[in-house]
Amino acid sequence: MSGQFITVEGGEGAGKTTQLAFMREYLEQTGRRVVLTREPGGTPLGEEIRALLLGHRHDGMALATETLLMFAARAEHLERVIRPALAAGHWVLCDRFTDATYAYQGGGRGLPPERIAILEDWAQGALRPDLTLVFDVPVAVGLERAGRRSAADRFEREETAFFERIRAVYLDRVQRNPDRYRILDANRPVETVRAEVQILLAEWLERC
Ligand code: Z5A
Repeated sequence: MSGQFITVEGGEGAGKTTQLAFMREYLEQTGRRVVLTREPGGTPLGEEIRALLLGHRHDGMALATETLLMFAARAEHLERVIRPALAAGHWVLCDRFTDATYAYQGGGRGLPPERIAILEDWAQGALRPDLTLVFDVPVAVGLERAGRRSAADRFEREETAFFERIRAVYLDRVQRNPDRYRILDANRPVETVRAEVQILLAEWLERC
């Protein structure tokens, strides 16, 4: 049984973390060994980088710095967690990955996607997620949910237009590569979204 690399994406408050817990439980019930992880983060060094990226000590950090830190955390994550887990036949569930760089640093902040593609090829080689679930929710709904949960991090303080650009990049990427991406309407009750996630995972299991 070979491992699969599944990433979960979407805007703020889309419900990724909520649904990932269910995804792990479901896949484990089917006998898969699952590694649940996140970006930026997922390793001790990566979590330190995450604190730099999300905290407010370095507000106004240069876009190149922000992007390279995302990829520094990702390189460590790939080397220490993702590649070994896949090689051992585990299923890796990752809360955000390189699609988030295209969406946030690319769409949100205006970094040309060609630059991101260079870093993607360098850090990942040929490795890409096997499946990416994109949880889509109107920006206002997602921000309201995220705001209820915790104080705003460095990204959540951005204006609405920033999040609209992010959403547009995700929708564009889904449209360009329907084989790898599945989009879910996340503006529905948790249980409804969960039922659709289960159907998608069951379909994916049949293909593997
Ligand atoms: N980032 C980047 O810029 N570039 C990159 O390359 C990468 C990341 C990898 C990570 O922060 C930040 O890093 C992120 C992008 C940037 N931007 N920010 N901020 P994070 O991991 O802390 O943030 P997040 O990924 O956006 O997660 P989130 O805000 O926690 O959202 P979520 O995981 O999608 O949602 P949730 O925690 O499951 O749910 C949020 C709340 O809504 C919670 O109270 C739930 O109970 C509730 N919820 C969930 N689902 C529903 C439904 N269906 N209905 C009603 N309420 C719900």
